[in-house]
Formats: sequence, structure tokens, C-alpha cells
Amino acid sequence: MEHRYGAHNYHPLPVVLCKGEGAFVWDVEGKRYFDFLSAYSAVNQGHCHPKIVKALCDQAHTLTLTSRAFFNDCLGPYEKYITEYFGYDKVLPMNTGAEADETALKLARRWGYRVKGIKENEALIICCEGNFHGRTISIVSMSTDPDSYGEFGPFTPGFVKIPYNDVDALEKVLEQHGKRVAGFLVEPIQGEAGVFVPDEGYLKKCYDLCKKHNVLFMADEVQTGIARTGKMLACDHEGVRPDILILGKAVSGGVLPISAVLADDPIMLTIGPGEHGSTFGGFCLAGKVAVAALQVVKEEGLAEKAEKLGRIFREEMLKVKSDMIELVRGKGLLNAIVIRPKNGKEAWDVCLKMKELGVLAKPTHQHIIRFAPPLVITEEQLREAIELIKKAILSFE
Ligand code: IF1
Repeated sequence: MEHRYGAHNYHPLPVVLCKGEGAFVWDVEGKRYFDFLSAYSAVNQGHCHPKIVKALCDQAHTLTLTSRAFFNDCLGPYEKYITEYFGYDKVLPMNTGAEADETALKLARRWGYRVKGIKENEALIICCEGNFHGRTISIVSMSTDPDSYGEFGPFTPGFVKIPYNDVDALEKVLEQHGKRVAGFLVEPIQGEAGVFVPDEGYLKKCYDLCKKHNVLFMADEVQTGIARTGKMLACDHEGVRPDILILGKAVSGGVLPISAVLADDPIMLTIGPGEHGSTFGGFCLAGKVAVAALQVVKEEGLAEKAEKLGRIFREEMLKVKSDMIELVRGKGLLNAIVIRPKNGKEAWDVCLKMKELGVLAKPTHQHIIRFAPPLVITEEQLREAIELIKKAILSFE
């Protein structure tokens, strides 16, 4: 039915899921799987977390959406909660990750004109090669992946693309164009690029350069944020506090599309009434769900769990004696294995074999498999899944 009635913009693994709980999902034949994708890290808190689902259902019976034309009794408490949680003056609520990135781009440009004093329509934003920030026209204008931007032009001007994990490249652009640059947008770990972890110190050095040139450091933590990499934010690993923090996915634990942009007053207050927003942004359901989902992350110590279990995952994977494993990399429970093809068998075949054995993961870029289970997975469950993953890889020996 999807093939007949839906746009062909995805190529899913052949499995039809109908139920989820914690780290597990079930297919329509009743077979249980370990979920090692977590809906691209949206389900950090585990499938159908009872506390989050309760918050959703309770509020759904009361009031779901009012629009921002009126006040409602959920948004304020949510805004207070999330700003205190991450330590910012203000939040701007949106729905998807792409919208949050778009919001950050607009904020940076606005700040550039109003505060930094860039001449109107001249602001530049620096982004990184290999980035993934979503699917809108402006966002794919930053992309260096032809699948993302090809034949979607004309593109939004004002972006300067530099190599990722290259401090010198950033310094060079800032020295050349610093006065026109409003912001530097970066993923602390590049997810779509295949869980590419930059050198230690990269983020801090980039942050310092941004400060030197009065440029906003904008972190897209849509995928890396909310405990996934072993800290609340991936930027925390280097003690960097982004000027603009972009969150999505796990803000809701996978229950609703909820995203958020956080910044301090001098940045956030450059946008006034009627100048940006969204019908659903910060709606009642979102407010209640997000508070519950963020509470779960702290109550269940998910960042600490991700840190500890991630180490076990990488350690065990490095022990596997198969030349198909070219590389194991990642941080916390955001990991990837680079697969060296063998006898014509590639990452896709490994994923099919894992599926047969009861573990779901998806290849990215043909040779890379991402491994990102819900952070509520127990050590015992993780070790069980690791055995299945090993078995799948070794089946090609
Ligand atoms: C799809 C990847 C993951 C993101 C970062 C913003 C967004 C994303 C760092 C946009 C979205 C997605 C979208 C999803 C696949 C997925 C993905 F493989 F494409 F790269 F997670 F690894 N910033 N990531 O990773 O958020 O608008 O989608 O809510 O199917 O396109 P969104």
C-alpha cells in the first residue's frame, strides 16, 4: 500500500512494525526485535514510555491546541522548565528539527543585522560539508550531498561551506569575511555523514574563534542532544555552551514532533510578534509531553547510561574477528560500524541478516551501519543484542 499510495521518498527495511515497548519493537507477525535505530534518536526514552504516554493522553482529553493567538496553561510552565533545564533565557518552540534549524538561521541573521550591525542582506552563515540539518530549501542549500540538494535549486544564498573538523578552514573564513558572518552552524557529531566524530577540542576551538569574531556558535543537537552521546548535550563533552541550541527528536521521546531553539535575550528578543512562528509550535500537548520526556531523561539517568553502555558496545564490537568491520566509532550510544564489503555483501545485507536474528538497524551511505538503541536498554539487553549483531556479521565469514 505504501508503494502504491505513498510517495517513494524512502527505502525501508522489509519489516512492518505494529508495537513498541522500551528497547523493543514487534512486527505484524509477532516477532520481537531490538530497535537499534530509535527512530533516528527520537526514542531515547524508549518506545511508549508510560510516563510520557500518560502526559500525552491526560492532556489530549483536556485541551490539545489553541494556537498562539491566545495563552494556554501548558506553554509557560514548559518554557520555564526547558530553559532552566538547559540554562538559557528563552526558548522558541517549533515542531520538526528542520524548522528549528530554520529558526536558528533566521535568529542569527536578525541578530547579525540588529546587534552585530551587518549591512542588510549581507549576512553570511558558515556551515560544514557533510552536514544534515533537514529537508527545506534553505537547509538543502547548505547541503553537500547531491541526493539532498540535486535538482531542488535555485538555492538560498548566504551560506559558506567549509570542511568539517577543520579549525583552520573556519579561521580562514572568519579572517576573510568575519564582519559579515552572523553564525557558524555545526553538528557536534555528524549523524547522517555516518556518525562522524570530530577530533577532541574541535568544538571548543571553533567556539573560541566564533567569540573572537563576534559570531554566533549554533549547535544542531537535534540528533546528538538529550543524553544520546553520554552527556545531556554533545557540546558538554567540551564544556561548550552554544549561543543558539537547536533541539528536536527526543524532546518528545518520539511521541510528537517537538523541536526547540534556545538562546539568551540579546539573540531571542530580536524576533518580535508576527515575525516567526508555527500553528503547532508550543501547543498544549507538546508542552506536557516535552516536560515529561525531559524529566524521564534525568530521572532514569539516561546520559550516564548512554556513556557506560556505549563503551561496552564499542569494546565488544572491536573484539569481533571479521574483516568486514573496517571501523567502529561513536560516542555514548550513537555509534556506527563501517562495513568493508565481502563477497559482494554490503551493509544492507548485514542489516537484513540482523533483522532475521532480531535486531533492527539501517545502513547510511552504503557502507555504514548506525547503532543507536533507546537509552533505556539495560546492560543485559544490550549484551544480548551485541551477540546477535556479532552473529550476523560472522555469518558472512
Ligand atoms: C529523515 C539522517 C538521522 C538531524 C539533524 C536536523 C534534522 C535531522 C542533526 C532534521 C534529521 C533525520 C531525518 C530522517 C533521517 C534522519 C537522519 F540519516 F538523515 F541523518 F537522524 F541520522 N538536524 N535527521 O539529524 O530533523 O526535520 O527530520 O525533524 O528521514 O529524513 P527533522
